[in-house]
Amino acid sequence: MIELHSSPTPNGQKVMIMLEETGLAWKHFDVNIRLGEQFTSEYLALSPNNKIPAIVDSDGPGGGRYTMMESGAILIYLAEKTGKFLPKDARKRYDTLQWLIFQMAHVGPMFGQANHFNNYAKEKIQYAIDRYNNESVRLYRVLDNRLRDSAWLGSDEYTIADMAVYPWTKGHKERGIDRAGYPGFMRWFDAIEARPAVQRNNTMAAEIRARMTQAAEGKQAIDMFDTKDNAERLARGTRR
Ligand SMILES: N[C@@H](CCC(=O)N[C@@H](CS)C(=O)NCC(=O)O)C(=O)O
Repeated sequence: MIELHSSPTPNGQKVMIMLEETGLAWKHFDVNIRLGEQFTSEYLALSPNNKIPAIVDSDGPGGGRYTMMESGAILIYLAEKTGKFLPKDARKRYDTLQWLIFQMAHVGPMFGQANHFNNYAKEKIQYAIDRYNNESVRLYRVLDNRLRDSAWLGSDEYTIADMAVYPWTKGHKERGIDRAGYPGFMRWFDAIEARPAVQRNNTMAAEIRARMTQAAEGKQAIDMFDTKDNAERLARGTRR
């Protein structure tokens, strides 16, 4: 049984998709990052970087509980545990890992910063807005170029690389990414959305979001973007 301690952000959803695709037994444990639940000492014991997602596998390597943070590492772990969605063929395997790491190193951080400077930064800084918007559009071009030549990101098989990128690209319309300019990307996006496991993820993500909003009613939200406050919360949660 896999415990997923998380929130249905793109990083949380990629693991939910993998759990649904593999058919592993799993359960979602809500970690409301708007309320600062990622800074409790219990959660920090699972995820020392105070980020979601984290998993606990009751049947980890060698038997017994095994805890993990970092969504890309979690996807590789679940792929190796089940023998699914990470090809055995060496070339396909390394191609898949390249595109998985491309998501972790570029798509996630750059789209995340674009979202921050467009929507959350207290001060509107045009330089930062342009920098991350332009970089996000450039990354869609990289994806489209790859997907004009390859059925899926890693290879001719659907893999953990596709699961990692998909949830980040749901906002493609707002970025002006359309069928005419990005046909490879759009073909791929539609193929992923046709998968029953992905549809289950999308339904569950909406349900979990609604449940978390309800649970947060009347409670004080933290300022998630106050990095000084975040550092102090981390220090309090891990004080020895
Ligand atoms: N590289 C990490 C990134 C995780 C991450 O940034 N999680 C965000 C939500 S998507 C989070 O937990 N934020 C809470 C915080 O910063 O305190 C991963 O892929 O697991």
